[in-house]
Amino acid sequence: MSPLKGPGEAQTHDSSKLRIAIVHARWNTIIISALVAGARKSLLQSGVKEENIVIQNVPGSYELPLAVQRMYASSQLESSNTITSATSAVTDLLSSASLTDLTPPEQTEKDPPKPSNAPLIQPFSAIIAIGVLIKGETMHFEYIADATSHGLMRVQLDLGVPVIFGLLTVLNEEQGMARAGLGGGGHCHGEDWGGRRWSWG
Ligand code: DLZ
Repeated sequence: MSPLKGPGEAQTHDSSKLRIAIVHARWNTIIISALVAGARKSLLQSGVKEENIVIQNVPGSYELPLAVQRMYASSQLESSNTITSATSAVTDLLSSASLTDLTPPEQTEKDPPKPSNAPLIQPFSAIIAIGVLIKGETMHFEYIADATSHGLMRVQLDLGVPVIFGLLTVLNEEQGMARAGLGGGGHCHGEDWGGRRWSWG
């Protein structure tokens, strides 16, 4: 039976053509490392190819929204540069060639085989933002948690791309460790963010 709490049964999708970014904060490294490893593990299990997972880091959670925005923009640029250079190569060929030039040249050397693990050059299908905020004695926690949450929602809506909310806002280290699967009987929430109990589609 499905548990009462949680996203329910996942549909199955082909994830082999997805390109996914993970961007994580460096604060609270032990917890972060477990969450990132969990997210990566689930992505691989759900069929995302290793070469199509890009992982970057930023100092703290407050930097996550801007990092998501920049990473997505650079993946778009990379992808459009590839399309532009392929298109201009064809245009160059057509503008300089006479019809006879368009006869395919005899193959003298065997084309080198394309590596099967070449990464996809396309904008990210989704970005997983991971951070761990641990409450201290002042209001700092509340301000960063609020700004980061709103920032991540804003970039998600602005970009029109799923931004997975991997921000733990915990009251102490023990709560963080438990939610990273590092004790206290909890499971690693990073696995959920990578699609363990739901599916990319
Ligand atoms: C400054 C700060 C503090 C006190 N705590 C955390 C935290 O628990 N988790 C986290 O990800 N980042 C923390 N930071 C750093 C801020 O997110 C941010 O990097 C700095 O304020 C610089 O902008």
